[in-house]
Amino acid sequence: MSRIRISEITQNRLGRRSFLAGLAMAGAGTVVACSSGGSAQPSGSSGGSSSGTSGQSASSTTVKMTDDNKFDPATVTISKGGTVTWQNSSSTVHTATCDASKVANKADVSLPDGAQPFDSGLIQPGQSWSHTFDVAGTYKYTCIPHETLGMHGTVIVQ
Ligand SMILES: [Cu+2]
Repeated sequence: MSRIRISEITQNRLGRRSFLAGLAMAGAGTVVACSSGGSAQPSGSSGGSSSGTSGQSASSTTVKMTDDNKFDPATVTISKGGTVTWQNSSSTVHTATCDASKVANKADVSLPDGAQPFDSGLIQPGQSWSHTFDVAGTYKYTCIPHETLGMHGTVIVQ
């Protein structure tokens, strides 16, 4: 652990040696302070609530892929950083695809600026696939095998 501290000090040459030395001494003196202060988390990650008592948008949710070629529910809302799991509860393959380069009609998909396209690939019957959404906004996605049959869905990330 002390080696990590030293490498951090040498990497960030901020001339704060007295401050860091004080931290090192405090860490050496108290085990509790060492464990809580040892993982140098970057500031600004205050959004991660520890206990799940959020309001409307859940941190994770499940969308079923049905035998009548629908996403159920077709629209889900989650909080930023949340995960959607697509569960193929039907007897045929489906995909959850939000990638304009892979669909027949580019208008069937859209995603917020800065978000990465995603594609589950073929999800076999009984299997599932998850995607985590780190960029807020609205994602329109589709199922490649049933795109022209109107199998479309929306994820809203708040
Ligand atoms: Cu489908």
